[in-house]
Parts: sequence; structure tokens; C-alpha cells
Amino acid sequence: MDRRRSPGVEPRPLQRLAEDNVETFFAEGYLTGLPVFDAQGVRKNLEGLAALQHSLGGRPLLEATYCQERCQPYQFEIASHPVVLDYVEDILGPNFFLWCSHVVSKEPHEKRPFTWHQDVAVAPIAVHQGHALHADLPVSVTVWIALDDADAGNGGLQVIPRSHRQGIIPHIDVVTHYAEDAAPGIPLELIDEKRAITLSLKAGEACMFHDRLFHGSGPNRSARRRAAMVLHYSRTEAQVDAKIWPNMKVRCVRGTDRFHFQPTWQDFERGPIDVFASDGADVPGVTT
Ligand SMILES: O=C(O)CCC(=O)C(=O)O
Repeated sequence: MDRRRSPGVEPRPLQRLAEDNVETFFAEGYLTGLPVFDAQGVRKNLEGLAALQHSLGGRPLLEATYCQERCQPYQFEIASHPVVLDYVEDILGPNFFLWCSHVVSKEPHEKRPFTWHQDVAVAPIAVHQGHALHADLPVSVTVWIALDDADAGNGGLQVIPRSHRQGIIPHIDVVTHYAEDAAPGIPLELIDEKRAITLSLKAGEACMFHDRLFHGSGPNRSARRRAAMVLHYSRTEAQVDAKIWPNMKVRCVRGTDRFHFQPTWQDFERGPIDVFASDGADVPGVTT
């Protein structure tokens, strides 16, 4: 008998980042092509996505699922997948929480792009006063998991390599060629499109990036849907600005939270959860 295994307990597959992957993350601001789900996992994710969309009235899931991991086991299951957490641990260290997950599903021919932005500039989350971080380290990392195959044809994620070294850029309301609505973004004159690359990912693969990396995505010009699960994790020294996001609760998904700067949740709640509004307004895209 293999004495390292308890009877009935499957060993957890570890897919740690190699040292040179970690170096690449800090040099380029991102890593891509990370395997997470096998074919069976991909199928299960798509079934979960269809059920989630059905439960939300069948509407396109561009905004409706922000932070709904507190009430949607499907979202939480993906966000707490051990392989994902292993990757995150290799960048953030042993203690971190999940503060937001959401599905970005670009339906065929969806015109709306995601404006170029830095997650650190659009999310009011920072290291608590009294704690300091080395300037190269992110407060948060984002993991973007392809639920469908994603590429330049269907509005795959775009990044500007090494842009995370440009500091935090004040964001403005940006109107794009494709959408009339303005969304917070990096002023277009600061975007060097020639340096942008599109990350092509197969369903079940992920990319992860630094919270200062410039990223966004164009319209879906194809007949193929492009759905992704976007996950945001922060080291436990971080705190959300409660004046801006008063209902934000996080879940420590790896290690321990010694600080408790942020309210946490344990059991699934009845949803949808309204995390952003301070004035009782609805979660964008979600009706209560
Ligand atoms: O999935 C996309 O197209 C972009 C998502 C994104 O940038 C974000 O959620 O911060």
C-alpha cells in the first residue's frame, strides 16, 4: 500500500508554475496557455453556464454575474478550483482571498468591446495602511478562464505586454468606435495598438495577469460565442474601499486570513447579491 495516500483520498494534481513562468509573469505582466480543465471539465463548465444563463432569464451574460459566487455554486466551484489556486499562490503567496468572479460571455456578433483598462484602476482595492508591498508586486491577480475557444476572431482577450510597468494610469470614460456607451478605460492616446496581442486560448485554458497590465477586448465579429470566467484574487493584506463597494464580502480560498480587513462569507446566500451599490441600486444587469 502506498503509505503517502490515505485510503479513498485522491492526490490533488499540482500544476505549479515553474520558476521561469514566475519570472515571465513579472517581466511581461501575464502568463497564458495555462491548462486548467480537461475535456470533461470543459463540458461541465458549459452545462453550468447554460444553467446559469437560464436562471438569469436567458440574457447575454456580459455583466449580470459580477460577484455572484456568493450565491452561484457554479461560479464558486470554478473560482476555487485547486489548479487555479495553485497558479495564484505561486504569484500572490500562500494567503489570498477571492473578491470577485464573473462571466463575460460575448455572444456572436456582440459589438460592445471591453475598453482598455487596468484592474487596479477600476477596482477600489488596495493594501491596508500599515502594510507595504514591493513596487513590483500586484495587490491582485486576475485569472481569465476560456469557457469557449477564444481568439482574435471572436473577441479574445488582448493585452499589452510589459504595460504593467507603466504605473497606475488615471482612467477616464472612454467611448469606442463600436459602442455608444462610455466605460472607464485608459485614454486611447496612451494605447499603442501595435504592441497589443490577442491571447488565443482553447476552452479549459487560462491566462493570468498583473493588476496593472493594460488589457481589454474587441467586439465579437464571428458567429462563435466567446465566454470566459474572470476571477480576481488578492493577498489578505488587501482591503476593499467600503465607501465605494459597501457590500463586498470576500472568501479566503487559500491559506489563512490573519488580518480580517475585509468581511468574509462562508455559506451560500440567496441571490442575486448586490455588491456595488451604496444607494440600493441593482447590480448591473441583474433584477432582484
Ligand atoms: O473578457 C473580456 O473580454 C475582458 C474582461 C476584463 O477585462 C475584466 O473583467 O476585467
